[in-house]
Amino acid sequence: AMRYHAGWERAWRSPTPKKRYKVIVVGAGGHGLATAYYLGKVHGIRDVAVIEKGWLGGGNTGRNTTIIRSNYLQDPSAAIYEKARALYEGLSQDLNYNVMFSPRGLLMLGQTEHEVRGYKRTVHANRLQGIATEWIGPERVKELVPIINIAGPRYPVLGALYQARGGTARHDAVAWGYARACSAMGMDIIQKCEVTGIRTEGGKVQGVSTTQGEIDCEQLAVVVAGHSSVMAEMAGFRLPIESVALQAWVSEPIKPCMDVVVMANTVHGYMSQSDKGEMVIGGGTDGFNNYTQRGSWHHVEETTRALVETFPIISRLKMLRQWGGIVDMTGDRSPILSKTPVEGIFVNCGWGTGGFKSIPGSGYAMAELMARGHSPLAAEFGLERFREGRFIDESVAAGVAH
Ligand code: FAD
Ligand code: PYC
Repeated sequence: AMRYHAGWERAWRSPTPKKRYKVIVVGAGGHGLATAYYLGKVHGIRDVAVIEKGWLGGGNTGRNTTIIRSNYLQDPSAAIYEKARALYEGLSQDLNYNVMFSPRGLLMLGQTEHEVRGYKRTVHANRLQGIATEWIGPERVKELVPIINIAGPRYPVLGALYQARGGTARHDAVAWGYARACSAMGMDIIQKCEVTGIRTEGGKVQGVSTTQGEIDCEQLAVVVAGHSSVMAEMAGFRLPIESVALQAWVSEPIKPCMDVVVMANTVHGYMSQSDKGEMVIGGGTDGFNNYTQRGSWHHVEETTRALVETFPIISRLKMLRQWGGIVDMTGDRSPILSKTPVEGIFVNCGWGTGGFKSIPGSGYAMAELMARGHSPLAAEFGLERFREGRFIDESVAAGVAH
């Protein structure tokens, strides 16, 4: 370390861009990198560049609170989130890179009769979908989370939707593991390269203009989360996406006191403890569209208040850091994995506040859609659903307040 890591082998190459690739993926977040990885691994398509305007994993992938679960209500969502969760189980072995997947158990608290009914309905749906979740009572919640105040000054804990194999993973490692594997397959990951324009001819994609020059391609995957509408505009179409800041913060490290993840969606807060001992905390999105990457102050106050009443022992903790990301929200809180009006351009976006958990499943489905023209996992998430009114409403399962 004193020699500034001199001589350490780089995990991925930093090449200058070629003139042409079969596939360009814009955005080296988890979804872009996973798309490239499964294109190479499953479909043998390796003439791929992943282009990133900043640093790899520096968007929402490196800013999220790493919750992984698949307790969604609708069948298409349950399928893609459970595919992702299942891939997470073996991801460290698959990538030969420790992504620190920790299926420590996840609870979504029921704190009103309305919420209890909703979560019980989800448990029934999950049972039919083959996803292992259960409804547990307040005594079991207290056993799993000894620091919780189940009496609650405003809302008592009436029980919880529990997914025993939900949990967390290390966000940077997910991006780094995929990046290293892509680079090893011969793909080019090009950082500090902003896409500033998309070239089309006769309704078909030709390539992109970037801060490192013009690059041609046959297929273009736009995987840029909060900047999806900006890039769609470059290609001449519109997306039903709103961009808004979502923030999180962490406390000073303390001794292990909570070994599950708890989401308390009625009071608007969630918390887990990181391996370093910090309490990782977050709340809802800002109530107005913006591109600020920080988040408004009133959420810090509202969420901290909510969590202090749920977990009184944290009342004297000092908070260390706060940050934000720009999330890409659709009206039905479900993602878009789709062809677009421009031949050869595909979009993968709309994961909003909940796309870390889905990275492996999304990359798998997106690669299949691009390589084969159709993916069963992505089929219901096309852009046409907004025109046809076939919404996949996941506003409750999204958990985070919008
Ligand atoms: P990103 O990681 O944002 O990657 C997109 C990349 O595109 C960025 O690196 C960006 O720089 C690049 N880009 C943009 N424009 C251009 C351009 N013109 N040219 C080149 N590159 C460009 N999800 C969960 O499942 N669990 C959670 O606990 C959770 N917590 C969250 C907490 C916070 C505070 C935030 C902000 C999000 C949270 N999420 C969570 C959501 C999750 O982080 C995102 O859904 C997911 O990371 C999106 O990944 P991505 O690869 O699509 O986007
Ligand atoms: O999707 O589970 C989630 C989540 C929790 C916090 C932010 N997103």
